Amino acid sequence: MGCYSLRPGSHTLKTVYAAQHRLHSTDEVWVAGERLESREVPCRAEVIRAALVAAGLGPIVAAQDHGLAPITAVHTPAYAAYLATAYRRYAAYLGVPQPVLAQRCGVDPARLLMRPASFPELCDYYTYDHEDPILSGTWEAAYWSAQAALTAAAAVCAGDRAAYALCRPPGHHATADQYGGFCYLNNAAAAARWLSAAGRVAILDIDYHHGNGTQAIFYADPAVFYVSLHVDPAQDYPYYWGFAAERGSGAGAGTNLNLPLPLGVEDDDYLEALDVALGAIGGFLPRYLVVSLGADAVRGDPIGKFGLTSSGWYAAAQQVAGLSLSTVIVQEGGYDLDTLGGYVVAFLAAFVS
Ligand code: Q9C
Ligand code: ZN
Repeated sequence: MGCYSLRPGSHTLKTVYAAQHRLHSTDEVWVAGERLESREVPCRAEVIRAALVAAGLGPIVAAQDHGLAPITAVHTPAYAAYLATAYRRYAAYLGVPQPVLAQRCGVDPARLLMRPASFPELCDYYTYDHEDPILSGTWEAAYWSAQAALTAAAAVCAGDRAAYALCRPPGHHATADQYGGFCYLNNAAAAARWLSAAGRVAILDIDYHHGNGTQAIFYADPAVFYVSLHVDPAQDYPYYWGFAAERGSGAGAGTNLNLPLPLGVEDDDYLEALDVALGAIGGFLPRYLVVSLGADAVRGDPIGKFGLTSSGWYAAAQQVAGLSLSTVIVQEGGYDLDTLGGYVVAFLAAFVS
């Protein structure tokens, strides 16, 4: 946990970082002689880290290993085992190593009685998406990204007012048994379930995209309230989840709240929706807050298409910090390498004062 022990009200904020993220080396992926382009690149985490160092918001500490159990508390053990071994198994099948990529999407393990016995069919079973590669280091990077979130959760559990997990790869699109949307393990979900052993947890997801994986994991869980502001899924990714009518099920009925917003939404409407979200969270009386932080919600992002200005973003940070809850902030998306670091620092600064 590093050598710092922060107390509530102390004027710094801990960042948890894991250098293993670089092993998910999406900046150099070649499949059959073609370069596979991704915006979810190692440089993302490095520009955030550099901005945090420059801003001096607080110490940057290494992720600590909390083991596999908090990961399989939100993912099936078979899914985790697949992610850990798919690259090697696929190489053995092909006779030569190559990134694992889905050939088709739309396969849902929950709707099938049987799992395919072998490759290449297995390539499609544990993903609903088509453009996320499993590389030689993807498992190690994803594992340590989840450990970063758990380490930040442990800091908040131990009394820090807030802590930031610089997670990469991101997590909120990963379901219990499928990856997608650049996400393999659901870092925020692992942190939230781990914290929920100590009290009720609210998750506020302000990535531009709906966190369909997080929603699915907690859909029937009454101990964790998932609230999301995101682009209307009728207009953009992930298309099939994130509608307002999705309110939770079973014992978790009422503990899911989606606030979809139109493409191009501007500050006033965004902040009004955020106010609704925060009001609902307050009503849930959580002991902890987990924020899924996506800077792709700010105007100018190359993937996100909102009109939120930088001052709208700072105002949003103030509103969230104003809840005064013990808060774990988990990095999700944000793809403009020139502004990403500054927006993350600006958001976190609201929690340091
Ligand atoms: N080829 C997160 O922000 N589709 N994921 C992008 C560009 C997937 C975004 C289309 C977007 C996933 C964590
Ligand atoms: Zn996103």
